[in-house]
Amino acid sequence: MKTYITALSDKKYLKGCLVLNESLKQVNSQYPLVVLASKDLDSKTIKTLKKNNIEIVYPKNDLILPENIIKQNAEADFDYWTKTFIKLLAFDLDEYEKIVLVDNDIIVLENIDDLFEKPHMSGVALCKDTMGANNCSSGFLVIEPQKDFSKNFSSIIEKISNNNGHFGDQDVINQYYPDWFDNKELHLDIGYHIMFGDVWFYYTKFGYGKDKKIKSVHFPGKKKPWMKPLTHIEHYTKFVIRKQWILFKIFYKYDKTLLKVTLKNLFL
Ligand SMILES: [Mn+2]
Repeated sequence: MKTYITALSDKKYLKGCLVLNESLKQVNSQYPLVVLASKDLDSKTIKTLKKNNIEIVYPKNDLILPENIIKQNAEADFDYWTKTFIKLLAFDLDEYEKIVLVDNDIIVLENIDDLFEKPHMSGVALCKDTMGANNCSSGFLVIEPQKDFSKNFSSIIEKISNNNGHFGDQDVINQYYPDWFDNKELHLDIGYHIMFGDVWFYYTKFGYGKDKKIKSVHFPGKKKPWMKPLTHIEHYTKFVIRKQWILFKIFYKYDKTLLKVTLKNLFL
């Protein structure tokens, strides 16, 4: 069995899951979206997922986060990163032969089912072109799960907790796979997954959104597009003034999908 997996550990991100799910349907994905839910998620959130026919799985292992990570993330105003460590537990879901792990703050714009043909740890080199970084994005990853795999991450989590700064699951994954960046056959074309803030760069420099497809867009950061939809008029105004129609189009697509799932859930 193969499936898309997204993690949910905070009810504030439920709408993101619903938009992601709807967007996968809109591109006729042959594989469902399954939510990896934290065990403490409230029953109302779980009920909403079920009403939307979204299957739920729970982590098979516990992830023990050192106090230091929780504290340092909170101090740096990155407390929301602490909640995303649950993504590491997707590596344990061995009832699936292959999963595509996607963040719940992503909208899928083109069919990406071909990812299930790609090898374990296929992903996108995040911010490579914009910032010269050499990290694998943990927000969009092809994984072949194995029983208790996440136990491999424990010592790395322990190790990074001794450093200063803020940490996320992505740091753990990149330390576990230090050769990932040099392993070019694991690099997916950036068009599979572009950060919203980088879309304009890839549009103007490389033609993504023109002759090359933008297949999914990720909205990182603390404020997500579903959190304050009424303020979006400011974004649209900015895009119009700057004539950034590609950004207008993607943001509008997000809002339209958000409105659709919001209305649908009023009547469910
Ligand atoms: Mn994200």
